[in-house]
Amino acid sequence: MRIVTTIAEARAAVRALRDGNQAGSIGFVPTMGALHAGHMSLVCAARGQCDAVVVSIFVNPTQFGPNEDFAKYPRTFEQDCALLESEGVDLLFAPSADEMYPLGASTFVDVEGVSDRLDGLSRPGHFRGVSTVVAKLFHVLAPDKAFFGQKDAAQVAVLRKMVRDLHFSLELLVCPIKREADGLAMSSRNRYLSPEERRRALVLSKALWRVEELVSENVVAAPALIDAALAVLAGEPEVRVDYCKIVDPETLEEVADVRKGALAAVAAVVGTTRLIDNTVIAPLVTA
Ligand code: PAJ
Repeated sequence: MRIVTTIAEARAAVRALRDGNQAGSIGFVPTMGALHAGHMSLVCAARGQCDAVVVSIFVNPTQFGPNEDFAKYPRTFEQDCALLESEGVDLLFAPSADEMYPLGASTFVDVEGVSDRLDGLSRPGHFRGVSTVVAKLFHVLAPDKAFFGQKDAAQVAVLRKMVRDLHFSLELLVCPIKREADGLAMSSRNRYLSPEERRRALVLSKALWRVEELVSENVVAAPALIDAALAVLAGEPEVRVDYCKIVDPETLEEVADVRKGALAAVAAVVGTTRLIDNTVIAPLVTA
């Protein structure tokens, strides 16, 4: 695996990969590192669908709020490299903040509307940072396919719209949420949890399972589903719910019922760690 840190090297390395693969397809997986099996499932999908795989590791400062965990975000570069190497990744782009944001840079990508919903509402400016850095990475690496996790469903909605609005010439693919055996959605932030917090955090997936269960019993009204999820979340009073919503997966606007399909999404703070999880509700088949 080749590791590059500058934009010039990255562009040249991607060009070389394209030439080496007779203009084959390039798959791209953007990450902030601290890699786990969720990230690796995206790498595997890219490996399966593309001729060459490029991964980026960049803890993007512009997507963190002033009181968030940018400084303490886990950085495990050596381990990450070993994992990526073992999965046959061709190129790792690991730039510095100065490389991605040259002095005086003042151009941002703002996907209006959708960026202010779900996590965007609780974390003002977060999606502006995400869409800006992902646009830069797409621009530099020019992939044919880019792989994202359903785990960050609101991020997917924002980036899908950005790709459409800015005419990026790539396909955005979404991979399912990877979970621990007991249901906890994998996240780089899970390593912040104490054993007790780790146990409490299970209430997020349990609340979503309750929603799935009710939908399978033909409960379709969003308020009833949300109340049921909140009742499960209330079983862990130490877990502070940020949002628990049922929304349109594309616009992230709240829906009244789930008959046409919906996204049930939850965010909660466990100790000092903010966790998110979601489940996709398929459209109901009517006879
Ligand atoms: P990061 O949190 O490192 O996640 C990188 C990718 O891995 C995202 O697409 C995320 O949805 C996916 N992912 C994380 N946990 C997952 C899980 N349990 N199952 C499946 N996929 C999972 O998301 C970001 O970084 C950043 O916002 C980024 C897009 C890199 C821009 O800075």
